[in-house]
Amino acid sequence: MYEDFKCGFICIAGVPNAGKSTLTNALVGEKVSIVSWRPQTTRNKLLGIINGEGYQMILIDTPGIHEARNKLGQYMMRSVESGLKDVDGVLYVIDATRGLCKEDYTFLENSVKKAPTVVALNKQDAVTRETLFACLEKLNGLTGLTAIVPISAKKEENLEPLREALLGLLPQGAPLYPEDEYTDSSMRFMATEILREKALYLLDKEVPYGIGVAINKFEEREDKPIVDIDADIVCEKQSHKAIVIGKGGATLKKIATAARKDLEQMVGEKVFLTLYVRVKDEWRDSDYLMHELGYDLKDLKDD
Ligand SMILES: Nc1nc2c(ncn2[C@@H]2O[C@H](COP(=O)(O)OP(=O)(O)OP(=O)(O)O)[C@@H](O)[C@H]2O)c(=O)[nH]1
Ligand SMILES: [Mg+2]
Repeated sequence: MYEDFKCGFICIAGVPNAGKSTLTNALVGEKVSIVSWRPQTTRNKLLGIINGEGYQMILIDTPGIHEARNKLGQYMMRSVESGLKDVDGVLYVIDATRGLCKEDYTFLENSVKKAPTVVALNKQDAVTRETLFACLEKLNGLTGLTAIVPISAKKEENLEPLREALLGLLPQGAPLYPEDEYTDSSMRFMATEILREKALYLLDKEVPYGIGVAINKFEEREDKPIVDIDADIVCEKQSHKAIVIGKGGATLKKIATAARKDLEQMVGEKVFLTLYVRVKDEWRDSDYLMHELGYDLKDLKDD
């Protein structure tokens, strides 16, 4: 029945802020992954599923490749490794506004030895033609790449040739996920990510990097189409707690209002959101506290 059907995994990798999550969302056509202008927005590997005519392409969005400075960073880099394992192809994203960096060369040199590798030269909308061509020239000088496609993930430019190039990497096979699914993330997980995204936008300086979110309650009322969500916004220092709350609670209220809108869209019902702010000292270096916030190295061990 699925003789002519194609199905496979493509891992999306790149340095922080390259536009991997924006591209994942654009290709899937749904918001699978949160996006922000801050580096290290994505912390887990996430699936985005494209159900096309005669194929199912499973994209794995991953955290930006960087040198880990704490246990959370180690978890993130382990997520990248795990995402790259046994895939049918790699989609490596480069930020044209930044140009090719050392990490890009190192990654690509190794990647082509392991899996077919396609490069998306992203943010073409934000550079001059000269800059774009200079990047393309450098990429053309590299050996072993399957395709190089200049794109704008944000403006959804040139995504069709990219999709075609990736489609060429998929093996024949039956779909692995139901055709109406676009991610395997749970609503609970998506809720933590939505809250974290709003915190990334509304908080300043180093505060957002130490934010974690734990959902304590996620329940639909029996008598009304209302979902009650109670969540902890966790920060690393007492001084950060005051910043998260803001003057007279103003910042926390802004986070809640922005998040509630997205949460209601996600669940398709009214949401009652209750937020608490808690301090967990240095949680990004504690296995126990990281586990509480959903970042557990053990979850990645057998991948
Ligand atoms: N101008 C422009 N900006 C883009 C484009 N794609 C992404 N961006 C912006 O780049 C920033 C980073 O985007 P993300 O998608 O979060 O990048 P990422 O690679 O997933 O980042 P990490 O998860 O931190 O590794 C955001 O501000 C995006 O709006 C693009 O095609 N053009
Ligand atoms: Mg990301």
